[in-house]
Amino acid sequence: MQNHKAKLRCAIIGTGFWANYQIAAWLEIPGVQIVALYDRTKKKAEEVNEKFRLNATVYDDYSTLLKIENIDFVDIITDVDSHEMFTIMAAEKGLDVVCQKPMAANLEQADNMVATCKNAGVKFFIHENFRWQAPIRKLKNALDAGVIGKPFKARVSYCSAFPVFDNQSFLAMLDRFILMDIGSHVLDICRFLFGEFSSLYCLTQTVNPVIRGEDVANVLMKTTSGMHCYAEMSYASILEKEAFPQTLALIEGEKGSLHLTNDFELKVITRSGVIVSEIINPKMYNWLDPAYAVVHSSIVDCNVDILNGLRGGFCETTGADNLKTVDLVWKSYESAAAAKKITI
Ligand code: 89V
Repeated sequence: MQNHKAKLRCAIIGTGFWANYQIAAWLEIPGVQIVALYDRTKKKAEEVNEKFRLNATVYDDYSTLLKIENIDFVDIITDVDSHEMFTIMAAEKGLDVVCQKPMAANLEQADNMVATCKNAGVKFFIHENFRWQAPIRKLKNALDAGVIGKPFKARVSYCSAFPVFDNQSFLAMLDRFILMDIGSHVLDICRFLFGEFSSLYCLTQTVNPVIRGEDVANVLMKTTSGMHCYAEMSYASILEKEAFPQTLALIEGEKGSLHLTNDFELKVITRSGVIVSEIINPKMYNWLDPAYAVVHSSIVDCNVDILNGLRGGFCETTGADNLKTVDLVWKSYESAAAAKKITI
């Protein structure tokens, strides 16, 4: 059992766009010390080391970092194609692993990552932060409080026209885009809210002429208890109110409905009308990008949960749990390719 007083020593693997927010979020919570940085482009790691005044040791060779550094865990923030390699190498050194979503480039790699970490006796957590967004936590609390009774259908939406490729240009080159990048989040929210699913039917399309993968996906699912859940995601949606990067939801139950709508407003509706209307703003930090506020803010809460797991406590987003979300993503691709309903 870890000494809760001692800081856990961390190596950040990959110092690109997202690492800037992941590091800032780790620095918000006591208990972790970033002692090493890796990037295949050493200069990028050196710049991040300087930006955050980490005084960490910088590497452009992962094997050397693993050989030299005395660390407790790695936080892998590289492109998805390298997640399996970095995870396996850390596990084989007996290190706990935190890895960014999507866990892996395919289900087979994800299975291998979970199995390898289990066999090596190391902890494996996925940094899946959408379920940690303040509005989503509040929505789950209201659902679990029973204010709308037993839910029978829901719509969970992430539809935007935000130019996400401006900041994350690699996304435009992916053969599989929105289910991997956003489905990994939205389908995890669906699991967090409603539990596991027994079947799904998915349709995808590509609207943006300059990207390779799908930028629209619509997934109709049924939970193991029979509830209907429609998860829609799009980066081609030109709507009256741009909601990026909010996930909106409408959950309908036997006694009423819960509506999480634009700008973090949560309404509880019963036959008497709107009985509650509350704005659940994300906690703001001086380092977050206002355009990504609800997402960047949730990185801190997700890191707190992961740190609890690293210390031997409970963590929601274990590799084994996230494997079920990865399975939904790939079953969605299977359904879209075959244009048929898939039993899970
Ligand atoms: O968090 C992510 O996965 C980013 C987003 C733009 C959704 O914040 O891709």
